[in-house]
Amino acid sequence: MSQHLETINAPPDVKKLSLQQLAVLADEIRSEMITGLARNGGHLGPNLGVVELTIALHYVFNTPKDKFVWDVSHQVYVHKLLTGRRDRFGTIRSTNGLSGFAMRTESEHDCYGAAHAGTALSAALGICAARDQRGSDENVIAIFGDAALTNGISFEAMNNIAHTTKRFIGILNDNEWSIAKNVGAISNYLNKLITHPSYNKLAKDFERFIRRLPKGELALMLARKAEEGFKGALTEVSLTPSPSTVETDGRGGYGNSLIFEEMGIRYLGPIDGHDLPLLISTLEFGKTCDNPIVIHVLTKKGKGFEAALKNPEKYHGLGPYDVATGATLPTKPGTPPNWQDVFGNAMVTLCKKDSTVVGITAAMPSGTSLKILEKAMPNRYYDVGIAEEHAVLFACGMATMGFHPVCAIYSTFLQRAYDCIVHDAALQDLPVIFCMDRAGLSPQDGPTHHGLFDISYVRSVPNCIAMAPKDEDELVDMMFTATHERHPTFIRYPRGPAEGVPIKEQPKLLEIGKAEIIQSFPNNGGRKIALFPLGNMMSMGKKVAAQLAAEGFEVAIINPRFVKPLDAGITEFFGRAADLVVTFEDHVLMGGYGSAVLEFFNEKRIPTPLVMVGWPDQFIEHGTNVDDLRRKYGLTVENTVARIKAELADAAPAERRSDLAVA
Ligand SMILES: Cc1ncc(C[n+]2csc(CCOP(=O)(O)OP(=O)(O)O)c2C)c(N)n1
Repeated sequence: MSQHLETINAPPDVKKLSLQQLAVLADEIRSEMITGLARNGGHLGPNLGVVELTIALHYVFNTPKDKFVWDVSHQVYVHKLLTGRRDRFGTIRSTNGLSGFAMRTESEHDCYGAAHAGTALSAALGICAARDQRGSDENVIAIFGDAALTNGISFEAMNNIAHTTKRFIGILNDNEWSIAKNVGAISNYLNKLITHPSYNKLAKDFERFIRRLPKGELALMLARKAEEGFKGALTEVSLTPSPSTVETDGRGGYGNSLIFEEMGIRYLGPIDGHDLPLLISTLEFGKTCDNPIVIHVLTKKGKGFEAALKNPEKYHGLGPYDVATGATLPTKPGTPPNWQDVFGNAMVTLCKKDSTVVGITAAMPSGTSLKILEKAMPNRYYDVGIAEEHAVLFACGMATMGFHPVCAIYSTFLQRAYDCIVHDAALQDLPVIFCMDRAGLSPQDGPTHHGLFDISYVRSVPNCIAMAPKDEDELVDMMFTATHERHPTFIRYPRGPAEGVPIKEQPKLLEIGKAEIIQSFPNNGGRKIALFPLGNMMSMGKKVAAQLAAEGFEVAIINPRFVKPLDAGITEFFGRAADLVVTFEDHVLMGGYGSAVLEFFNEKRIPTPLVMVGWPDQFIEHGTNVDDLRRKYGLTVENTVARIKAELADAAPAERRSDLAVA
């Protein structure tokens, strides 16, 4: 029974509760999330970590007038529960349900949408600039994780904050984890701040502020803490004082907070992100600041759920689980291996045979399964943080030295690095290999995560070779082939289980730009349909073929393998021989594989009608699973067969068309 949560229909209801009641509310929210997410899964760990922080934010500020800008925004579940979306919480990440991220169209309390990391500081600063321009007085609060600071854009924003506005509040939600353990110098630096706090003048300002508060419930509690010294208001996570730092840093104790302060941003913290009174008073203080401020808050990912605390990486985002134990469902026996695991294992095999191959991830070792390489050959593995541009440039640098770096980056996150693909990898024609994971739908995440644009954005760039495997064995062949190439190569494959075919002992070198004929026309007098299902669309293509063949049509199936370069010979041959050509792609139609075939037909003056199966020119929402979304947008066997038959009814037979063309 959620005694307090049930009374919260909007943020003003949070303010009606006493501190004790808020603490109970925090417990209620945790159990609501732990039970509510068990059926569909979600970003459990990050949200369990920000319960008190989010309550405090809503206690102190007033959305929608005040603006909360969440980085990534996978941690907005508590915010959703407090902003009138509790009754739909069970629908999160499912078809027609709530999004798993902040979305401007979902609520007036979501002032900014996101799901890619590193956007919050810049967007919040833009909101501040607009506020200053129009002379209004909203508070703008950017909430960003420690891993967001591995991202370049966050630093670009920090460089700009003090020059742009006087009123900016940043909350650094530091749990020491990205999805995996956070990496790099920034992570070490933040760790230093946590373990060696120096109590500088800002802390004293804050102490004075607390003492001046009217003697309400909160003020009394905090004053008591202040009596014990400001240090006493911090929890044990931050209490390993090292006085030597203060003495020896040569900066009078400012050394630890240097990075923010040198950028003109006040720094306060670290404070315990689960201490509600302290959070509330610190945020109140932040509200009064007439300089940009960053408040460093320490939280525990997974707080309140033992399994999640023990394994923050797994519980960052997960599928259905058992509420009592946290155990996730075992994979059904007989399920093919995931594309990701095939990729990870192939990396180990390739690296063992070829000393020029290395693997690079931008903070996604488990998502991409590159952690398999990390475990087997740690010296051939690089995690560069949430820094896709840097990952690609880093790979380009290695490629100039004779290496074949493999960037394992989700299709959607690689969008970040487009200029690096064009200006660095392609223009210099470097043999960087891009393994574009999650090419296709990420159904529960939705439009921010679907990998539906990579063919368009790669196909238009000279020197690039782009491929899509029909099964996991071909994925390994493509990776092997790519390590023998002198050009940038791109391999796209989707999320989840592959096709279940055996993988050859020795991968095969594929001929660049050569398609594979799976099945030719049987030449039995029926009308001819040539199907070109790209990559993971092969299984759907085969089902369409079977239905058409059963109805007396002649069907050929071609596995294109390459989107660029196209197999000109095979595409032209089947293009001319068929009454109708059908392309299939798990990608937007605009600029995709079908477009490439259409351009080719135009160039060769092949008049055969073309049916293109793919995603329309719109952002595809989230859904419970791929099938739901494919059904909604007509990417089904039945719909495709119906479209083909309707199109064929209008199409002239191939022989008559070629007569017409010659005439
Ligand atoms: C550009 C980009 N790359 C990768 C990701 C995948 N990703 C989602 S959340 C996350 C880690 C975020 O860590 P942090 O910001 O510290 O928040 P926490 O989950 O620890 O609260 C990553 C790498 C992403 N969302 N965006």
